[in-house]
Amino acid sequence: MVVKSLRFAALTLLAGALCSPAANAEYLARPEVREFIEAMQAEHGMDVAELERVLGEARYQPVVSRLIGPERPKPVTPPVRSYPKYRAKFLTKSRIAAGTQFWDLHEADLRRAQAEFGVPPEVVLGILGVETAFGQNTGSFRVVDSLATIAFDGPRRQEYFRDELKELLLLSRELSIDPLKIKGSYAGAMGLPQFMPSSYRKYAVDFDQDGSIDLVGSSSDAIGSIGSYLKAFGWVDGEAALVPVRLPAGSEAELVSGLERTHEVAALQEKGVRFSIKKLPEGACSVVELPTPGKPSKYVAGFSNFDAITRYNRSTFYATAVLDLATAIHDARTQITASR
Ligand SMILES: [Ca+2]
Repeated sequence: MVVKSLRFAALTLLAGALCSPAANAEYLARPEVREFIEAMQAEHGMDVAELERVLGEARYQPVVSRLIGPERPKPVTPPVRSYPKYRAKFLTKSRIAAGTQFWDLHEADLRRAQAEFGVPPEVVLGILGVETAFGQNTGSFRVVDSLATIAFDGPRRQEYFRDELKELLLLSRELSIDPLKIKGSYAGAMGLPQFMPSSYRKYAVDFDQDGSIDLVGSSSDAIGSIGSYLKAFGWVDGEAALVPVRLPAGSEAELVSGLERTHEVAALQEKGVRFSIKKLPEGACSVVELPTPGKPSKYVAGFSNFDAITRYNRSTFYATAVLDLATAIHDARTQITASR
């Protein structure tokens, strides 16, 4: 024990003298990593030798640090945002076709997820399509490297990523898999539905009932887990997620609320907001702006189900694109099945 700690003390000093933190690949020599390992042992009974094996192999990835990016100061003039440009990245012919094929292949699981969680097939497909193009881009970073890089050397959100690293190690133990073998996005999101380790542990389900939760290899587990996640964040069966609205001229600045569901429907109607459908979901809604440069913006009201999708990714563009892709896949499939 004494020998070991002396050795680490020496390594720490050496590392401190020779390397900037960002260039320091020797995570085991870092005091904060030692602390992390000790906490994992004390709080979760994890094996120190195993933690040393994994974190000893973890490598700093400069590209991860670059992609997560530094905290940016708010620009003086807001950047020009374009929803059509964002949407076009996902609503391609090939992605819609891949969605209808995925639906054909996994119809039974999609129907079962709808029965169990109330989430319709096209919404699950909208998420799978935007996240990974139905499993085509699940990420090629070793998740341990991504999480360790941001957790110990990241330009921001170190605490969040330290928690996610902890969750990854616990998840690996629960699933009996080697954490060094898990691949994902630069930010550590995994599998077809791109779950972070904490969401994987909390919301993922063994939907094919083969005894393990596999979001990488099992489409069935991925489908069920998306349903489970959305239900946990308030998805209500049969309700519209978003409803197009028309705002009275000049009220935009007052009414647009982005992710925040701060409006009552009746109050909006009193102010002259017109909803495009009559049967509206219950509860408060947000008012979301979908801008197009050089043209008038479009507006939608986001209800509970819209909010559930934004828990997947805190972006109104993201949730709207998921729902647009869902509608496009649904319509394409209706056409295909009608012509069969
Ligand atoms: Ca499974």
